[in-house]
Formats: sequence, structure tokens, C-alpha cells
Amino acid sequence: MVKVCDPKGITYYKFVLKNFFSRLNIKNKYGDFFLLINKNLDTLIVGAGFAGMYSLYKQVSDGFKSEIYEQGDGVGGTWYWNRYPGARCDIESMDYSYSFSEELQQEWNWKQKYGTQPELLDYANYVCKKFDLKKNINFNTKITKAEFNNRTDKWLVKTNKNELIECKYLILATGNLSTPNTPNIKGINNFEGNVYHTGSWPKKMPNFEGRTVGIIGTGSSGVQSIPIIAETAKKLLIFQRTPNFSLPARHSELPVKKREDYKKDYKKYRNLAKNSSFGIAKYQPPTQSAFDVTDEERNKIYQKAWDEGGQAMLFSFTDLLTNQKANDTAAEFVRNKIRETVKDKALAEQLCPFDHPIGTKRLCLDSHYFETYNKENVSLINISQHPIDEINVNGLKVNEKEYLFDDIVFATGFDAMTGAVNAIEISNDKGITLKSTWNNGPKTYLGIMVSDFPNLFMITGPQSPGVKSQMILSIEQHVDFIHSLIKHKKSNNYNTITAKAKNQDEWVNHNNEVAHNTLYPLAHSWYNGDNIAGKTRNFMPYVGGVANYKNICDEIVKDNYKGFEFS
Ligand code: N01
Repeated sequence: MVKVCDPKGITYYKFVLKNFFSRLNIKNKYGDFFLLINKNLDTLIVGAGFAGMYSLYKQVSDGFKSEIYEQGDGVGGTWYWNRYPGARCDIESMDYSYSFSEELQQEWNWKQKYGTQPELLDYANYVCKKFDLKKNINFNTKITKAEFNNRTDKWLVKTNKNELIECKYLILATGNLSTPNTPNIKGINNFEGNVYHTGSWPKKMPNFEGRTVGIIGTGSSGVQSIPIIAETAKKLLIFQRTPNFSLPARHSELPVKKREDYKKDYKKYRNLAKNSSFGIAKYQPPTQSAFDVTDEERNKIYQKAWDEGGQAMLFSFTDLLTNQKANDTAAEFVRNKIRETVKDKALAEQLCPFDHPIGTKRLCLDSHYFETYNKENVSLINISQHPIDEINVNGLKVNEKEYLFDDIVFATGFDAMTGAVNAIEISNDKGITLKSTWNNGPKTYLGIMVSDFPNLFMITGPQSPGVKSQMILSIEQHVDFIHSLIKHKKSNNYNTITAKAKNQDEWVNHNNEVAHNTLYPLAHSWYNGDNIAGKTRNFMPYVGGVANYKNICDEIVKDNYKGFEFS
């Protein structure tokens, strides 16, 4: 219910609001026309992607008064914003889907082996409708600030519409790759043509026919969109700072028989996924080292995985992500494929990655990415030795050379994992902001809570397997865990839950230890925060594997929620 402060609530809110605004240094005279939304919410969830939707479903099903606030005008999160040409999931759709409802997984029919963005968005809308979630979602509303009040043990949350809402629990379902990064290049605002970012693509697909397009970035978004843009653009200029490893996805329609067979055994596949490292049923832990076989046998194994498509290659041997020499065998196999595909030998060499071990950046999956460089209308501009000097009215300049185009596409990624959380000014009862506590890199307990920030939860936050796993599986595991914490608190009449600092420190150390036993930290990547100027370098995802992580969480629950403090 929306209302202007009623006289009954006035004293209480007067205090809270004054406190809230004085700290935020906003000159605002409370008492005049302040819009207070008095909803008696148990839970406020930020974001209506897959994490937010499942969290809402779970909360409402158990009788909690819960609502989502979402800045877009629809559900779907990643799949709502990333509408760029060629956008699709790099995990097969039979895996990349909710498992919490048997009815849902039986009645939804995936059409493509890898879900396309439109298909995934349809799925999100279908789920929203099926579980009647819309009535509890506030669209077009951005959460800007949140402050914990230790008198009421509640969060006071502010929206971009100048509304204030109180809730007991604040759940951040804000996504790991949801804050687009546009690099700070000189003159960036001077360009007079159309400007696009893959991470916030317009709903109406632009028509590139007959146009010259410049694209910056060759990560997953660039690798997916480049072949499609090249199909219609008169000219495509690709500005590449670092080449990337990419494997053929081998997309296809999903044969009906395969889909129905999978459905018959869904329980088995979901269990296999839960007990794997990356949360994908078919990628079970390998059993042999790359050096347990001869060179010829190894290449046969890589070739089989290459022909199969997807990320199978990475699961060929136990030591690909821990031993540089083992990794080199896979990396060279892929470089040779690039050399075989790209006709111009010098160009092929420029497309070969040498700067990082294969798999230590998110491995791209493509459809004819390298083949695209054989097209006459496509040019690679290698900016590894010389960055872009400036963007100007008609294009950009590199090393004094001018490149002209009609449209520019930034495929320049995201402020990953912490960007969306830090975009909300979250402060605890001592007035300390979460952003400032994360100045030297994020610290969390299990990627779920942060000590000193009571009743605040993150779904797939830093130091959890999220981005290194089948995301929806990790989302479900986190939502279930958070829900069990909240129910435990409620049934024992506690007011607050928080993570203990000591356990948080131990968890962060464990994360670092696990990561530093692998090759992951060697790459310059968003996993380390390297792509954002000024961001402290810190390996953020948990790479100990989905199954290990789940076992740790289960043990914590058995041990009376070890590391969490209820008061
Ligand atoms: O972003 P990225 P992305 N000048 O950070 C370049 C997921 N995803 O949107 O490598 C010039 O990977 C930058 O260069 P460099 C997936 O997890 C999934 O492509 O830093 N270039 C790089 O080439 C993925 O990992 C799918 O030297 C600049 C590119 O921009 C994550 O999202 C599809 C630059 C950014 O690559 C992010 O992928 C898409 C500058 N100033 C995304 N700044 C699926 O398939 C940046 N770059 C599910």
C-alpha cells in the first residue's frame, strides 16, 4: 500500500528518515510530502532475473510477505538486457533451466540445444506467469540505497522514485554480469553515430545493412555478435586488444526425442549436475592427466571434444587448469585450429591467444567466429600494442590512424560480481558502507552474507561458485540455503542473522588458497577485477567446485549454521 506518512507512524519514521537523509547529506525536509511505502514486507528482493524470481517464489510459497524491485520493465535479468545479435547461453538448455518444479521442467519444451536470448526470455516470462509472480514485482524501479536500522532490526530501502520501503530481509539478486562497463576513452561522448553496448542492447534490433560498424571487444559478447553483424554490415571493423580462446558451440535444434529422453531421466541428470564441479551433468570430473596418454592419443581426445562442441575439451584431463604444461597442450591444439581456419596466415597469428592459459578466462563458444575473418567486409584492427587514442565525431583514432564508421558497438563487458552490489549505497547501523568494506576486494561468508551487515543476503555473490558453474543450479542452491537461514531465524524468534567475521575470514582465505592452486589468477580477466580501472585485483569466484561447495554448506547447516550468528 502506498501512502503519505500517516500521523501514527510519523514519530518513528521521522527519526529514521532524518537519520537516513542526514547521513546521505540530502537536503530534504521530512514531514512535508514524503512518500513512504508501508508494506510490512518481510523480504525485499532486488532484481527479477532467475535468482530473484526463484527467491520470490520460495518466500511467497512459505507465507513470507515478499516483493521484487526491478529496474527493467520485465523479468529475465541477463536475458532481458543482453539482446545483442547472436546472444545465447553457452550451457545446454536441458541443463540451464530451473529444477525446482518437476511440472515446469516437464512441460517446458526447449527448441534449441543452447537457448537463444529470445527463447530464454520467453522461458523467464513463462515461469513468471506460471507461478503468478508478477503481482509481487515492482518494475521500472531501481533500488539506490539501503540502511540497516538497529532499533527496528529492519532495512530501510530507497528507490529512484524517492520512495522508502521497510523490510526485515534484503536479498540482492542483482546478478554477477549486470553492470555494463564502458571504457573511459577520450572523446567517447563525441561520436555522432549510433552507440550500442552488448550488455544493454535496445529492444528494437538495429539494422546494420549497408552500414560500417566498429566493434570494441572480443570476449564472449563480441565473439557471439561479430559473425551475425558481419552478415549484414557493409563493413565491420573489429578492434581487438586481446585475442580469446573460443571453441565451436555446434549449435543445433534440439531433437525432440533427445529432449523427451532427457526429461524421462531428469532426476538423474540433475543429480549428476549437483555432484559435478561445474554443475553440468555431462561434464563429470576427468580421471587422467594430460601426460598419462601419448601425444597422439591426447590430440584424438581433443579432436573428439572439438567435434562434439561446447566446453568438453576443458574436461578432458585432470590437470588442464592446474599445470601450465598440460594447459599448453590444449591451448596449442586450439591455436592450430585457428591457424587452419583463418586463411590469412598473419591475421590468424594475431587471433591466436598467448597471454593466458586456456580456460582461465571464460572460454567463449562460437558459431563460425574465426571463419568470419575470411570475409571481405571484415577487418581486424590489432590494438594490443597501441590503445585507442580517442573516439571522435565519425569514428576513432589508433596510433594516429583514423577509422570511420556509422555505428559503434561496445562489447566491453561488465563490472563483474561486485558492480551491481556496489551500485546500491548499502550501509549498516554504524553508517559503514558495504562498498567501503570491499575497497580491497569483496569479503563474504560463502558468497551469501557479509559480516556486520545483518539480514542482508546475496545470491551467488563473490566467493561462491556462481559464475564458475551452471548459474541456475547455483542460484537454486543459494536461494534454498538463504531460505533455510531465514526460516531458522524465524522459528527461533531471533531478530537478526549475520556472518561471523572469523568464519568469513577463514572462508575468504580458503577461496584464495583454492584459486592460487590453479592457473586462474594468471589471466587478466574480470574474475580478478582486472577489466575495471581502479578495481583491486582479487580472484572472486570460488573454484573448488559445485559439489564441494554444496557439501560444505550442508555441513554448516548440520553444524547448527556454523559461522552464522543469530541474535
Ligand atoms: O566481456 P569480457 P563480455 N579497449 O570482459 C575488451 C558472460 N557472457 O561481455 O581482454 C579495447 O569478456 C576486452 O579486452 P581485454 C561470460 O561469462 C556469456 O564479452 O580486456 N578493448 C575484451 O576483449 C563472459 O565472460 C555469454 O584486453 C577493451 C572485451 O572488451 C562475460 O559475460 C555471452 C577495452 C570484454 O570482454 C563477459 O563477456 C556473453 C578498451 N578500453 C557474455 N575495454 C554466453 O555465451 C575492454 N575491452 C552465455
